Amino acid sequence: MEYTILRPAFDGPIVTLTISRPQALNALNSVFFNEMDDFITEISGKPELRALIITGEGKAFVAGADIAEMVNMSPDEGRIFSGRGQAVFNRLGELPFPVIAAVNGFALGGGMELAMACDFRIASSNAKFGQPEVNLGLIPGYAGTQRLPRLTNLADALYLLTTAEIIDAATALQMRLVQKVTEPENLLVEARRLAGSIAQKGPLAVRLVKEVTRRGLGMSHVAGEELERTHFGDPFGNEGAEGMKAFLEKRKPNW
Ligand code: CO8
Repeated sequence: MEYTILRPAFDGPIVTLTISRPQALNALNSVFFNEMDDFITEISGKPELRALIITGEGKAFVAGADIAEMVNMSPDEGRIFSGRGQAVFNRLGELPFPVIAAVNGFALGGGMELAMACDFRIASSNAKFGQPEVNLGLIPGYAGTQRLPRLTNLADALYLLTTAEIIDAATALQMRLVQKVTEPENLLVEARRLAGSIAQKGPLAVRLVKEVTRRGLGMSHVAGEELERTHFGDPFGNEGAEGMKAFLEKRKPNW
């Protein structure tokens, strides 16, 4: 498929997606959301894929939603733009393999929300994070108010959301907003190493563990245990049998 803003690079089981609109610091506009929606549909039909890495071109990961596109919106148009972005970002959580944000620079507003919609985040030591919407008289619209307190805690979330403070990668790591910080030149190397490691695991198990963990977060503990128990049985007799047999036979599994 042809894209104007997205640059996908397929490498066996791993696809790296670079958001490439560096003249606007990769700000998210309607074209981006249309292309991202199409891209997610495209990769959903590729059973060989085991991980997606998302990064940005230039000095930004993504510097937010496109302010120039939003400036004249009516309240209802704002709601529609928000809903469209929420729906597309939610599809990342539904992909049957992990999505890793490789945050190479500014991840502000909608950019931080995109990073948070991924399954986990690694950041370059020069990355910057923030939810500066209140500077513009706005609130986040791509689920930042919902994901940030779930990933960090209520106080850290409200600190960032109300002060609009831009934090560095070390602080983001301290808040557990990112899982790992690397030197800038190692960011994609490390993202690919992690993706490659995931690609070695049982594909059904990785898909199930993502689905059960994500869905369980919205459930009661008891309902979540039931969901886990149900899917625990799924790999028996196939992928799980091969994985356990391989362990006992001291060889690599043949998935
Ligand atoms: N939207 C549109 N254009 C942008 C954006 C953006 N978010 N960010 C940067 N740009 C453009 C600049 O306008 C500039 O364009 P030009 O060269 O034509 O003047 C170009 O990118 C380069 O930017 P700067 O010259 O400003 O670069 P600096 O290195 O000086 O500064 C900053 C970098 C600090 C990142 C600065 O660009 C900045 O503050 N950007 C805006 C950050 C921001 O406020 N982001 C939040 C946006 S609101 C949002 O994301 C809400 C999400 C939910 C929406 C829900 C739908 C309704």
